[in-house]
Amino acid sequence: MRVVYDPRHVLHDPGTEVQYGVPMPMYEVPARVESIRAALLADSEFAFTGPTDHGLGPVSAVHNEGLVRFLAESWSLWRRHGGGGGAMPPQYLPDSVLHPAMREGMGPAREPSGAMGRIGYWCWETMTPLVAGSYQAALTAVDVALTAADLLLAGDSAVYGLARPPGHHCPRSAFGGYGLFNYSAAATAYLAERAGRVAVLDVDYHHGNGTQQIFYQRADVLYVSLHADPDRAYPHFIGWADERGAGAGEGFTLNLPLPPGCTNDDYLAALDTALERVAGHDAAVLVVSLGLDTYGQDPIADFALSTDVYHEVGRRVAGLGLPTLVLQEGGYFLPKLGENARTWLRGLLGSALDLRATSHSA
Ligand code: SP5
Ligand code: ZN
Repeated sequence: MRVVYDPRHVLHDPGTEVQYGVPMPMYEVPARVESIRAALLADSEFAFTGPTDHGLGPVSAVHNEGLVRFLAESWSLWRRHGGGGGAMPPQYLPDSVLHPAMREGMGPAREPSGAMGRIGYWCWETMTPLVAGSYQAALTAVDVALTAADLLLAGDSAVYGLARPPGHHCPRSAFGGYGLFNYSAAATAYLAERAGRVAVLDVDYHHGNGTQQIFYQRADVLYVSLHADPDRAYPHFIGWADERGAGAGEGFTLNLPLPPGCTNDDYLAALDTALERVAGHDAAVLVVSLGLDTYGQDPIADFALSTDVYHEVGRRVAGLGLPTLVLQEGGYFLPKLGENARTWLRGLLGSALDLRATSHSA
């Protein structure tokens, strides 16, 4: 399996995030991707390759031009503001994000020109600081995802894009959830334009609110997510079971919220429901948003999955028989992150080989 990777992900490394008012070491760190890389480099099943430059077109296809412009300018804006060395913190959120009641009956908020107002306008939460290299790292992550998509279009049956900062919490017109650009959505839109119908299977512990929003009204892109119930977990306001898509996209979003302590068996049962819906979509390709924060020891999650179940999850996903683009999203328990990713991808590969053997003998 080819793995697309680029070392420039390290350019985004804010170091500190603020959770519930308390500054703490960032969970989303460069060592995450490096630990996965190390595990895959030690396994001859995986062959690394670098990304090619795809420009801003595929980013603008899924994101607001104003958001892209803000992120491109953010660091110089912060320096002019006098922010200097430290990370630029999203702190003041506009009413539309923080509380719609603030402008009830008054129309939407406008983008101000000051640094603190602008970052608040474009970020939907407060745990995603920006540093000097964040924009470059985010663009590189998009190129990793699109290059992996190119390999799929050229005939690979499964490709893995190893990138960060993760993007599935970013809707069309905002960033957040540790990420800047939604590279899973960018790759999905790119594949939908070139290959036809796409199914997105999001297995990150957190609901992929950004991806859901971007494709909510489309019938050609199915979004299916297994995640912690937003009733208790981040992103708190999206990911409910009764969100099913809108307009032409009605019926093309499927959310399967899961309880705390979710076991391997609970998870596999929900996965089968998800896969049944994906199988009914008649997709040309599958995009998997692979979060490994479902692991039992993850520091910011509450599921109880063990390493061996990831092999079975990968195997069942491969059972769909679809060309599959796997893109890395969350996962924060560093001692097992590499092994969990390798196990998942090995499951996907093992079953793909079985499938080929079956179709030859049939
Ligand atoms: C891609 C991804 O996994 N993004 C996750 C962003 C979550 N950020 C906020 C997490 C808050 C979790 N607080 C739980 C504390 C448990 N000690
Ligand atoms: Zn997550």
